Amino acid sequence: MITVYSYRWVPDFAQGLVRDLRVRWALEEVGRDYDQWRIGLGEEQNTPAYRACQPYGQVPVYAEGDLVLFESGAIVLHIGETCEVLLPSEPKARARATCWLFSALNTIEPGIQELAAIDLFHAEEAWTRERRPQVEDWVRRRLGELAAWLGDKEYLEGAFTAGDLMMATVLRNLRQTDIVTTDPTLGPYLERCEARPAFQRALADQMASFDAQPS
Ligand SMILES: N[C@@H](CCC(=O)N[C@@H](CS)C(=O)NCC(=O)O)C(=O)O
Repeated sequence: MITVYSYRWVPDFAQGLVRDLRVRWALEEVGRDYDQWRIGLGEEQNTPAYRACQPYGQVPVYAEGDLVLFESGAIVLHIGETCEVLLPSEPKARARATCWLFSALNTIEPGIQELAAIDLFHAEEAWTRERRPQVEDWVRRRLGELAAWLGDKEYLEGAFTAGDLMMATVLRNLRQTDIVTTDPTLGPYLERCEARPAFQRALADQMASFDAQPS
């Protein structure tokens, strides 16, 4: 049986965004059952046993028998190996899907994370008055390029792949803004990804997993 490690509680702004969502979604797409193991923020992240699974004390962790994986991108690729929907078996199509997964994580996510960190953790601080417009410009430029690629395609390579799964979870990290929702290409694209039944089940399961209070 597969076990996915997640948090018992996170603040409201993070609920629905924690990266175990990517793993839950991938498992739903491939139709694999899993158990969840919830850890507390703080001490439990720092135990030697947990650090042996995740060197940085973060979630998600994926465990299946004696295979333990960390890094959501690596986990989604591993899950995708068994399923045509996430990673097509045709070698070039598979390589393109992998390419988009890295593009989401390495090219798009850093700027979006910086903007989210400014908005959620540093909103009233003086330095953000200078820095935020620069970061927002960067994000808008990259998203414009992404939208130009997408054009009128349903998904990044035509059919849904692990690349779309990862890109959608990254775009969701702008939900404190209207940058994605007002974009005529990316807004409907994200809606399409989120309308997938596998995503809906994964999101519902993550949301149901949180305790009402920190513990
Ligand atoms: N690159 C890692 C990032 C994991 C990550 O940032 N996890 C967050 C939750 S979404 C976390 O555990 N943060 C708490 C911490 O860093 O202590 C991945 O994609 O799995």
